[in-house]
Amino acid sequence: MIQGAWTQNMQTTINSTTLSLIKGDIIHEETDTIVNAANSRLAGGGGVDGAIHRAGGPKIMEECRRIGGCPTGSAVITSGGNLKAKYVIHTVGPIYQDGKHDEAKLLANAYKNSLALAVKKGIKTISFPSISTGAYGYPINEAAESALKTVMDFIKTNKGLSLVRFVLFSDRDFEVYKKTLAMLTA
Ligand code: AR6
Repeated sequence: MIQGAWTQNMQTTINSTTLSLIKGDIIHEETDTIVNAANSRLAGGGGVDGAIHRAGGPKIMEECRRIGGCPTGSAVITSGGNLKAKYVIHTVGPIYQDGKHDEAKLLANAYKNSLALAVKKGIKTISFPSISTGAYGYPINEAAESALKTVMDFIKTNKGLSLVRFVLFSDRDFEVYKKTLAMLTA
């Protein structure tokens, strides 16, 4: 099949870390860890959270229950259960209200704390979904800019990660992230 340019992946390298954007389903990722867009009770749910628990099996939920919860903007880690990824980092993005309730800071914290936890654990490769832009209603353009800026700032100043990948679930999200990365690297 001949694919149009709009389906193509995009990547850039900052210091020793590759930042890559692909379209896909995060449960298939073979990075050391994948990141889950969880809720603060770590109770499971729909969207990417539901997909990760379905594919990863009950071990991940058992570990989540033992951890007990995760405040918005923080991150915790479990094993990857039956997933190809060895770990799942569970982070909680903000529920978008009107942009005046610290949403931007909390979304940036969700990415920063996930990355910091990965580095602390010696993880080299990590895949993120687009946190907060599904059930939590964060506008995709603003969220993409915040997500990419936060990751770029982190890898400019932190060594240890070789790959940070965003796995975007829809054509539209993939296009928005690609346009935003092009703008930020221009
Ligand atoms: N792979 C990659 N991305 C996905 C997948 C997948 N398999 N499935 C959905 N997405 P959401 P949130 C995208 O709603 O907004 C849950 O119920 C989706 O298209 O999963 O942070 C939790 O338990 C969207 O772009 O997460 C929380 O209660 C992005 O993932 C709440 O939803 C995030 O959508 C969290 O809401």
